[in-house]
Amino acid sequence: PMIHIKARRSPYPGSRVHRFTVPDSYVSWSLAWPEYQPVDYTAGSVQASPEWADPDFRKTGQSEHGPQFNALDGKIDRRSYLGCYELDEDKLPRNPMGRTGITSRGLLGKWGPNHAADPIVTRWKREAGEKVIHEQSGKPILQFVAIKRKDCGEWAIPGGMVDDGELVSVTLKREFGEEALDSLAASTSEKNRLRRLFQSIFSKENSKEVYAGYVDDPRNTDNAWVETVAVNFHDETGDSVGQLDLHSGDDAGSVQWADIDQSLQLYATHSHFLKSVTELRDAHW
Ligand code: RP5
Ligand code: MG
Ligand code: MG
Repeated sequence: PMIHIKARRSPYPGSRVHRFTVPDSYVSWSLAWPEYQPVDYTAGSVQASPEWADPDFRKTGQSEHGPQFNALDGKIDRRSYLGCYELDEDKLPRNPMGRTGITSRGLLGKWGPNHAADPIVTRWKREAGEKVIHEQSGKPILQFVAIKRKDCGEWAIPGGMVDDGELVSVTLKREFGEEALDSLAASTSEKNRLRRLFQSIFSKENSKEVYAGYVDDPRNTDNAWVETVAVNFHDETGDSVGQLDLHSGDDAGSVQWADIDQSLQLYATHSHFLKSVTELRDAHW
């Protein structure tokens, strides 16, 4: 795993908060650093205690009944793909990838891992029905459904957070529907059409997990971070995905098919997931 970079950038998303500067060589917790004075920050949206957020354990303290870190805590999965994470002196989770310059949760709802899912829906780029081969690499070019995030304006995979108790397989479809097809605004008949179409697009035969782990997300803090499962759903003929009516919705401002190659500048570590997809499908990168 690489050293986190976006998780140390300032200002913190949606704020004017500047992180305590953490040089590369000081990221690891294994190096003692008495001068480290991270800024404490919890966004107003999280302080307002929406249902997707934990209580502010820094203020309320933690009763005997929870939270259960490094465990399945009722409906909330507080386990990390990176193994057992440590708790700090306040008994709060410590970011396993190291210092970020900010304590508490920032914009993230959960202390510790915040589980997300990223659906990478792909097809071959075609012209007059034929796969387009890249001149340099000699390999066919893949396209994926990309969304432009409203929060930062960056292009990204249409992913989202796993709801408490939700199966990742359900999150993948739900977020793709909400962000790339505006399914929240769809009519009942359109929803039924989508449900049938999703059965072929998101079928077992078409799907392959390409990543499960830490995301270098700009919202990460010393006590809260994003982890994701990225799954590629590939439509070899393009016939099923060709029936999708792309319309951005929810936290996406635009949506489009985008050619995949190494020049893509995407949110967080999303281009890293796409690279794995090109290797899996033997496509141009
Ligand atoms: C990224 O944030 C994940 O990879 C996923 O794409 C996304 C989840 O957060 P929201 O889209 O719900 O803000 O780290
Ligand atoms: Mg969403
Ligand atoms: Mg999202």
